[in-house]
Amino acid sequence: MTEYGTIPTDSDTQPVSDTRPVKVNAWNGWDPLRHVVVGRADNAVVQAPEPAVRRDFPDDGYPLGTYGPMPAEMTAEANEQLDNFAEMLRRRGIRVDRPTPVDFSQQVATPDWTHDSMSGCMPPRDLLLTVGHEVLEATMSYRSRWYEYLCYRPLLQRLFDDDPGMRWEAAPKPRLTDASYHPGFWDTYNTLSTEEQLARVRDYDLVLTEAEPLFDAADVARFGKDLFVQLSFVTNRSGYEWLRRHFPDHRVHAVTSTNTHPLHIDATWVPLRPGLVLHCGERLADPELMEFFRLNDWEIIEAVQPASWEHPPKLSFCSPWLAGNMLNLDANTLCIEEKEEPLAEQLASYGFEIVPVPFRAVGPFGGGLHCATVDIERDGGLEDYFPRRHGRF
Ligand code: ABU
Repeated sequence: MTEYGTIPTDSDTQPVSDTRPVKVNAWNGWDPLRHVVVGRADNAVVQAPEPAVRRDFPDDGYPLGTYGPMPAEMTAEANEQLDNFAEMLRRRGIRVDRPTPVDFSQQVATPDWTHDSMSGCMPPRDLLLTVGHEVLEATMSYRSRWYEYLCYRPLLQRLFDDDPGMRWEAAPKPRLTDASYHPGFWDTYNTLSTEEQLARVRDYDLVLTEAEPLFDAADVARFGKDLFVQLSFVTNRSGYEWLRRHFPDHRVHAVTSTNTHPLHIDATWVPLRPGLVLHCGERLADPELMEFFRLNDWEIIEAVQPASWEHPPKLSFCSPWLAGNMLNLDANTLCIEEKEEPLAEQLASYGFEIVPVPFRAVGPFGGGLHCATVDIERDGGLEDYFPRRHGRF
């Protein structure tokens, strides 16, 4: 375990033999991967209750309203899988960096509020968005995650020092006062039928108000010149609008899907390589988006049902569609959770080399192989994969 607030050691941050200069460069999710961040499960907690999110694990020791550390044995197992994954990537010649955990059980405050815990630093994808030479710190929308950027500051400082071309940006830190949340949202939403919930998703009438821009980086899917931003429990229209204005050289699109619990686009609408995108089962994209892809000669694959469908892990707030939360090592090679054999077979039939990775223990810490990583460098440059327009796209 890394000591709180210390700079990671060399063995945490670099393959011993890697002397290549550091270069921030990633325009999509499939070009050959050279440098990546892998999260850590250290000190993670079930966060204290807050308006943005509801955690209720009555069978696993944390019923509604309670909070505290994730069980030590779960943390150790998740860290073992994360460390093994990082080592496997290093053996393939990929430079791996790790965040610097802090004490996530501490109380945090701004002049507007006090909150009884932080969260963790396992899903770096939620917080950091690499677009080209820029790494952008997202606003986040949970009070428990307001200070999570601190875990990445040692790493971001080093990237900034080592790569003279790196752009280091941070979206406006949000106030996250009560005005940012619809009061009583969860009590109402959880009593609605699936159809009613889907109507709320379609109309973007979820927990966040439009009081200020809010987004998680994991709600952005990068397809070269086109960025797709999912409106979700953690990303509002204003967050999308901020991203649209922030990336004037891109076409930035707001999207929704038939997902009653939208939380990050990378278990819904998953780019695999130019011309091929995966959508996760019942989480259909809006018809106009599907048509836009087809018109540009992209094939849309419907993912098979995840192997984990019947067995949600203890203390997990993620859905079984984490199966589709994969990491491309390049346009032909996909890291997939090792138990997701049906999906691996499906994608192998499209010509992918599959790298099975044991990762089930990481899910309760906030995600799968894509959530657990942030690409810092991939070969390649900015390309336009969608020369034809359609409707609002
Ligand atoms: N952070 C990814 C969670 C995605 C999902 O459960 O659908």
